[in-house]
Amino acid sequence: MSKKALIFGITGQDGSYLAEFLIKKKYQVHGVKRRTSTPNTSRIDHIFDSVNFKNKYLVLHHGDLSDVGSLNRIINDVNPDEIYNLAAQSHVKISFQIPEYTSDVNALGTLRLLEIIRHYKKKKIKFYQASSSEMFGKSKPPQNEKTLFQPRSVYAISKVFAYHSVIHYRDAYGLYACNGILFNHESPRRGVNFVTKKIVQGLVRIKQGKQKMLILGNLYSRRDWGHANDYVESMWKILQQKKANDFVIATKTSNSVKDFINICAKKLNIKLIWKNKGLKEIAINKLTNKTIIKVDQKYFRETEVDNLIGDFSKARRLLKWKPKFSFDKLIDDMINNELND
Ligand code: NAP
Ligand code: F7E
Repeated sequence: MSKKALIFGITGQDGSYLAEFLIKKKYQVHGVKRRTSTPNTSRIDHIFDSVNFKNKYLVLHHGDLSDVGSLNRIINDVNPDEIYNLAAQSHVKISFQIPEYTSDVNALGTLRLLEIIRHYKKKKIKFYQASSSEMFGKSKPPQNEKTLFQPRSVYAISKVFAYHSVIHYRDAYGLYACNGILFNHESPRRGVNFVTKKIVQGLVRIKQGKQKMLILGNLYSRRDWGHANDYVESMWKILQQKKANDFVIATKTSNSVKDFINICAKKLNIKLIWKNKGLKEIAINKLTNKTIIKVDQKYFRETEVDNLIGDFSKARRLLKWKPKFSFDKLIDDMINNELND
């Protein structure tokens, strides 16, 4: 009998890669999608298409982390061996605008799942929680599993709540529940309002004459950027350990948003000349003499996380995990995909 995995957030970036990964491992994969007014399955449609909608390895269910009845029904119907909770309002800046909703889904949504698993009688379900490097917030890099959480947004606060709930349910009720504390990971499937995808898409379109300007926020924050395809493997590895445990997953390198822009521009043969400082900072395309990058206050956050570098030595030692994609290869993958779109 193949194992059954249930993925909350299967329509997202990570959910789609994880579904592919688990299907290759011969899991029967079940995924939860939200009701939306237009289809939200573009990242997983190819999994169905490949077998004419008759994929016996992938089943979708309608549900929502804010609706406990749907969670109860789906878990009881599926009777999974492993649950991966990747569902979230995952945009940090948007959490400043919808803090209550963000907390309901990310914090209480996780608690709802843990409560169901705690009372579940049919089997001991393993639980993976998508925790985040945003939880470290103001703490200086490199950050590891022992670093203090100093969250800088309601998104991060909601993830800290979920993180501690996982540990509490493990300690209090013996659940096999784990946190993967993942640093930023990107891919061609990254949502268009995250900075890497916005930059790659914007610069490719500018190069193709389809867009005039790219408008961004803080160019000087630094992130540890890896590839989502590498990171979903770590999620599975985390749930295969003898004892439930928590792991930092990262690359241990950090680059600024401006570094990311400069590397992309170079790869696309766009020569940039940077001018001015602060909100007046711009980049001019040397070839056309036109301003193609500007900054705007509206993309800045009220409080920022300045610098993240993940020390993933625990994952390297116990999970035998390390990233395969370098920063450079990640950008190549994103640019090539955008050019072929
Ligand atoms: P994503 O692309 O934004 O995907 C989020 C998923 O959650 C989507 O499938 C979304 O559905 C679903 N979702 C949102 N609200 C929901 C609700 N109320 N009920 C059920 N499902 C809901 O995010 P991602 O980049 O794949 O990240 C996956 C998880 O890892 C998230 O929890 C994120 O916070 C966390 N994380 C991400 C990173 C990163 O760098 N990518 C790093 C650390 C942690 P729709 O498709 O319908 O919107
Ligand atoms: O911002 C700066 C912005 O939105 C990265 C999520 O997956 O990773 C992600 O959160 C940096 C920030 O990702 C723009 O201020 C500048 O410093 O791509 P982002 P994030 O906030 O780091 C963590 C680990 C998660 O858990 C989250 O779910 O880029 N930045 N200009 C901009 N950011 C955006 N989005 N848009 C801009 O125009």
